[in-house]
Amino acid sequence: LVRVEADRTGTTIDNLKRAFLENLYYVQGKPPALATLNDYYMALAHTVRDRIMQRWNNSAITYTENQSRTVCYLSAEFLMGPHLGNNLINLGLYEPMKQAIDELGINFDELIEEEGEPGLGNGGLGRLAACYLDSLAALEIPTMGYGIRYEFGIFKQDIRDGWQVEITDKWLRNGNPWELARPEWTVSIPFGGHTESYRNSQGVYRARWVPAWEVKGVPYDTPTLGYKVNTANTLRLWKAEAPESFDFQAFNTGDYYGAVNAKVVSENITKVLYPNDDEIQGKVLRLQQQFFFVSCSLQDMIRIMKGQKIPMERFHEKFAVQLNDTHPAIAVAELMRLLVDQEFLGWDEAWAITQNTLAYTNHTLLPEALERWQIDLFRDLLPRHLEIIYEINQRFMDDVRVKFIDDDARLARMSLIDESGERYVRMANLACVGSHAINGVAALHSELLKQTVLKDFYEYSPEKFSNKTNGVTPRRFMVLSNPRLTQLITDRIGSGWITDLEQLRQLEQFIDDPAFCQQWRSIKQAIKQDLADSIQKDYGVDVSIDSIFDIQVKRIHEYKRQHLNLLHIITLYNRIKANPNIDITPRTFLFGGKAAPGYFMAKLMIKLVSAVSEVINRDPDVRGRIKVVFLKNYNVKFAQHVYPAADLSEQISTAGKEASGTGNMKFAMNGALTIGTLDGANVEIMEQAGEENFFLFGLTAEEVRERKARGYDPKAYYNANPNLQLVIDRIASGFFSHGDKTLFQPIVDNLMQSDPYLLFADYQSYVECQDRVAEAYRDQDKWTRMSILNAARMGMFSSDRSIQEYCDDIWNVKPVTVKETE
Ligand code: DL6
Repeated sequence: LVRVEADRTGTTIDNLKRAFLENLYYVQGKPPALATLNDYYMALAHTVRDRIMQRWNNSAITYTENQSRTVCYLSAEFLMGPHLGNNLINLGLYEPMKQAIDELGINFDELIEEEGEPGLGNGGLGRLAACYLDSLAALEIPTMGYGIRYEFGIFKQDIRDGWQVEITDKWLRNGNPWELARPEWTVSIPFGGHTESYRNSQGVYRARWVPAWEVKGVPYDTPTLGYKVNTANTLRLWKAEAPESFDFQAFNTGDYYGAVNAKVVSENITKVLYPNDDEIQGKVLRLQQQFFFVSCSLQDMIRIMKGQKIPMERFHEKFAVQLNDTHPAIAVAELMRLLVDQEFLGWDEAWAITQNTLAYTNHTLLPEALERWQIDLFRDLLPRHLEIIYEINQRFMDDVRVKFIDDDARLARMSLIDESGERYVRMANLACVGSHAINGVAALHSELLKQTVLKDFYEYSPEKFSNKTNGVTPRRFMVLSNPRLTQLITDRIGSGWITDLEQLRQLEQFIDDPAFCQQWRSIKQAIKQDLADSIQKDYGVDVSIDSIFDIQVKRIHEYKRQHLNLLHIITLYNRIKANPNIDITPRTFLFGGKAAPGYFMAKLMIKLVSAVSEVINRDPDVRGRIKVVFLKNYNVKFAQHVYPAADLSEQISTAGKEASGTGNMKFAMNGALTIGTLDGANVEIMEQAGEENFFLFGLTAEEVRERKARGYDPKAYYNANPNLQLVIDRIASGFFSHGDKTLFQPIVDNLMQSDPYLLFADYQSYVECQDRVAEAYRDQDKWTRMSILNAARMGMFSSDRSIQEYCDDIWNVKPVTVKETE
């Protein structure tokens, strides 16, 4: 093992101070007198990175020596959030480092805030991947995260005149101290061209792919630390570059612009993250991205196998590969191609290896999110993969025919190729057929998968199906985001809960302890004050910390129903207008979230929030009792300030639409109460918290289905409910749009005519439930007890629990302890 000098590893306050100043001088190249805030941040980041290196190298050595079975988490998105604070927490160096920096007269908190974030994901799916890497390292599981190093992540959101405006996210502008390029492990990725057959030296026919072009995939590695263990795993993100051969060819023919163009086209592949959540667009660049990172990653695994001299037949023993939704599902065909065409394994053996290696997680029931690729587009890009998919399909269809005799409709549904009209490759079917395990992300979602989108696959191979309810990491979303609550909890029950979240149950013994309840409440108030201050600073809106902080932060989507929240707000407003002296519980309604740039209704919903807030916040009749603010550019960094400040968490999707949700867990862990439908993981959150500590409303998934089957008529609800009428009429009248009746017409028409997400059906139940919330908040002692009980009972929503289940039931992988440097 390598011994490294103390300035890079030492952890005394003096070591840390000296190391920081050295990094400022020698890495950033600045004396303190000339240093900017960013220079200080970079010096601090390097000081922390230095202290990660031994763990990272020792982990690599341990895994290589032991030839450890490794989890490979393939995801088109990793929404990691800022690294600095989180790494300090995991290293156990947060407090000493803070002290060292503060002693140097530099504001440590400002440096933490200075870090931008790598926004390499859209929302839930990408953030889940990041939480899972955290837990995999905490549980000492050898892991590689594999994904794409997008040059531009999710756009930055500005709000101008109430509308969302998208701004390019140049997250690499100031350099990224957390990654190391590993050009020595560059791979080559083929595209296009044609296939041909040839006879090998034994005279056996084989297929080969003759691609038309290729790009290089260059890996960039970021360490992912476990909490106070020596494990440092790797997140390996691939960047596309042009191969030099392109330039040479073009230069030789004197085509300078051609050469540059080839470079631009290649590098485009990893240029930008598609900003859609739960919707596909079928663009060829997206398929290029998917194949690119999957092939890079599988080739990397083969390189590792060869480096460790493990025979290829044992691929599935060395690697457990998880497909995070269907975005990496092309792995089924690519692993077959690599094993059959390049490693020369027989088809049946390769197929057994592929199925034993791969497992698939589904994250959505929305039909518009099920990925499929037009056959022609697919063939043009991946001709060999289409052949392989046809071959897999033929064998699969033969098996289905044996099991379900004379059921052509079933065959058509299960085929990897959709032939009902224009022909498509169905990625979810491919993922199901090529995997040994298939899971949903919450109990209800996993059940609905079996009854709806994956019903045929469930009936065909029920043994493959299981549920793995999502979880979130308590290190980032409690310890780092909520240090005050962390301190209070730790003072009472010790720190074991940080790695064993069920221990939070011990807090239940304090719900009748007035001192504890008082501390709990004053911490919440202090955090609310911090958020209120930042709202005042950034938006010029005064919000009272004695009002209910009622928060809905998540992607903007019709199914998530931010507009149902608005219908309630306007209902309260109407009550005030009808009776200005009415006694209502003050509330601050906070919204945050991005809309997909091409999603008109979602963008109009943002505009409606802004429009309503403009009227309500200024109306003297309201007398500040309700305030509405749209918080722009919601991201992980900001989320960490928001969850701890919430009294009420809005989880109000139409039942049956939200696969799980994970924000719901982060709120509840931090002591927010939830108002929610029986959707996604809300069901389990309520079970854990107890019905009496949860504000439940709305139709169940089953009732939603029935209501739609019967022929849902939103107008009937409108006609029957004068309060609902008043709300809708106010929007339609132009009251919130300076008299313009057309602006919000699309929302009004959509609700009145079809209301696909059943807002009207749930409206009355929601408003009544909100009235119960308002009533409950008036009894602060009771509310505080409910808040404590919510936090105390969220143990099962630690991602450590989720990951342990994946390890036991799907990956069959055990922890490997990484040695410390002697
Ligand atoms: O599983 C993580 C997360 C769930 O919590 C959300 O309920 C779900 O909407 C989200 N799905 C996506 C869509 N991706 N696709 N396909 O982000 O996954």
